[in-house]
Amino acid sequence: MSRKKETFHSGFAAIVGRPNMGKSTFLNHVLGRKVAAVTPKPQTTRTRILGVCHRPHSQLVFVDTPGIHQSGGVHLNKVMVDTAYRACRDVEVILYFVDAMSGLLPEDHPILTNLWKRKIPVVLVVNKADRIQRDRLLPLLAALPLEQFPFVEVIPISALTGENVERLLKVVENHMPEGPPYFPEDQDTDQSERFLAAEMVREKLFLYLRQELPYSLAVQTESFQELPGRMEIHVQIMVDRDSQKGIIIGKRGDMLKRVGSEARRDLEKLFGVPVFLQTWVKVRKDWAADMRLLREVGYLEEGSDGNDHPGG
Ligand SMILES: Nc1nc2c(ncn2[C@@H]2O[C@H](COP(=O)(O)OP(=O)(O)OP(=O)(O)O)[C@@H](O)[C@H]2O)c(=O)[nH]1
Ligand SMILES: [Mg+2]
Repeated sequence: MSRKKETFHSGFAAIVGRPNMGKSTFLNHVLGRKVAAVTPKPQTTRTRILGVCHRPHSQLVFVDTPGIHQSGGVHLNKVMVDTAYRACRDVEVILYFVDAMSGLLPEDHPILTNLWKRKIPVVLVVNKADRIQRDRLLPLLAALPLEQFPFVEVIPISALTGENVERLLKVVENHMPEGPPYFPEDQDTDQSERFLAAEMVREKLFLYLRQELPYSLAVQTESFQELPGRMEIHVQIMVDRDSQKGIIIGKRGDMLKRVGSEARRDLEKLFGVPVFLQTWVKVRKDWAADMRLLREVGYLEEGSDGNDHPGG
């Protein structure tokens, strides 16, 4: 599709897929800065994150979402999956992310069946293409069930190296209707600085804590002050049980110190000023089942009770 140079196009593209496919890595790459937490652990993203890509003749608004997974058990999981499906409403195109190592798996089928009900074009993004040799990609692409799921495009990329990302951006751009930009030039996300502060702390906790612990905690910014030449941020880490509190603090406070200083470094890069970051841990039993708290922390969206029918 070719367009006259003078027209401007804008719209929304949802970034969807199972956990750990590199969705947030892609968002960060497109923005050129880290607004979404990224870790090798699944279910890192808990909320919908907007990222705005300003281009000369278009504005592409990407919507990063939590990975869609079997949400049995913890209520928060259900809320996350619900958030992902809700984000696919009112978008021009859906980017469905898979990992080039595994391709499309049986677990993807029910998700895609759901997405197909919406009659929105779906692009299959085969991410992490840097991890496999090009000739190993071909059988994967040849085996795609295109009759069942006729993707409008299939594009291998690497969100890590940026390989082929420009091609994907062009495809997204071609799905955007003519219209004015949604966001001003100087805005690239809808995430508040308070939320980003909590997310950077949560990212480090996800990186360094083992087993189930990352999934048992929530992080909330208690206070956020912009002072002359610096920022002072107080962040609270919530856990379910007393025993977890000790692990997060670590021997002689080592774990919390490491988490705090690495999160601070990220925040200084993000905000461009020195940051004073204080973290503490509080036990709040069953926080993940407390709807009011989920809303307060920002994991439950306005207008959602976390119980939307998948695909609704
Ligand atoms: N080699 C390689 N690794 C990647 C690429 N993209 C992402 N990763 C890694 O894959 C892991 C998961 O990345 P995320 O961006 O957090 O994945 P996600 O899909 O957002 O995961 P959830 O938020 O849990 O749904 C991280 O360790 C990334 O560094 C890529 O293109 N190549
Ligand atoms: Mg993510």
